[in-house]
Amino acid sequence: MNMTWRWYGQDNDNIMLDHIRQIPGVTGIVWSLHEKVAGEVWEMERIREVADQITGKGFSTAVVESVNVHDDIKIGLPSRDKYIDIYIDTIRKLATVGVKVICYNFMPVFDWTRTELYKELPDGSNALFYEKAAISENPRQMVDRILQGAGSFTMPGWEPERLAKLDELFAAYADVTEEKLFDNLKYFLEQIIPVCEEVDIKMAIHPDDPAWPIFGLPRIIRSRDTIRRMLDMVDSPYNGLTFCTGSLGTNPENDLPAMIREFHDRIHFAHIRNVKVFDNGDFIEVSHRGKDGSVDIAEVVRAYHENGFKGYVRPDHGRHLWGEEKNCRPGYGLYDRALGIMYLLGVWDSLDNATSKGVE
Ligand code: CS2
Ligand code: MN
Repeated sequence: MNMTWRWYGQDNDNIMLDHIRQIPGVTGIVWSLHEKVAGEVWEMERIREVADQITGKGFSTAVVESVNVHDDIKIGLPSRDKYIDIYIDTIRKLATVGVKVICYNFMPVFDWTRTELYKELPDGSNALFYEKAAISENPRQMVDRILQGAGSFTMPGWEPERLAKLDELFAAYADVTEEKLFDNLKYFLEQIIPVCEEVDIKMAIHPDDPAWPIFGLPRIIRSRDTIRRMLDMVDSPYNGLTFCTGSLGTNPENDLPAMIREFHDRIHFAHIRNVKVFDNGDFIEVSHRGKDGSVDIAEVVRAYHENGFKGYVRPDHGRHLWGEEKNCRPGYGLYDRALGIMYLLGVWDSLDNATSKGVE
């Protein structure tokens, strides 16, 4: 497994590459051109500039998260072909700077969704929280609430410019059923996967988070069966997954270790994080340590280890610790993600030691 760290860029993150170098075991940076909105052209010069910053500090550039998919592709509008051409152009450019995996998602309107960004945990740290009852059918209410609590940062896809056009966006998705969304994903993949095969870049779709439809919008990457359907739709190793235990783990019916055992050869990127799911369906993000949440992280790592997983891994969100929430992006502080890495590597190394001694 290749341990990586998601970095928002030199002028966009309080965490510098020099900080990341001090976390044991991190070999790669998960990056993107975060200033780009979905559908925009990525200029080669700018790609090279960021890639050089990363390789200059000795890290690999192999994973990009995300190249976001334009809504017209998800909705299936005639203009989608233009945006697919731009997407293909980006894939080709990224191949020239050593990119091997592109993470993306196919969630309508919103990326991941929480109802509180800094909810206090019993130990005084705070974390992202989702209160089921607070998600009404009226997204506007939710948006106002999130924007009030957000300070200078918010969740991806919840940028004020985008939210200003919320009513139009919802109207555009009005006829997009679950079936249509699957069809539109298939159409997109059929165009891009041959290019990925040619330039050796693996696509890795991120599951929907939380793993159920919200605000009446369909969400299709949420369970064993929907993932199977997606993978079979375009049956190429280049059509793969970002397996996010935090997203899929919001639904306790998802048996994560079993899914890893089934899908491991199509998982190109592992997001590992823990959530504590309450009886009423609310959940909060907690430390990576299995005992703190509902996801058995040690068992998750074991399922990867058993299959000799050689893909990329990153700790996903972390709690905000020691006051860092004052200037960190929700879920993307330094400390808890670094602690998470040490937990993941600890479990991995102990499995390595046990197996090299012949203990299974
Ligand atoms: C990320 C997602 O922070 C996160 O949970 O895993 O925002 C992810 O980057 C996108 O869904 C991928 O397109
Ligand atoms: Mn994730």
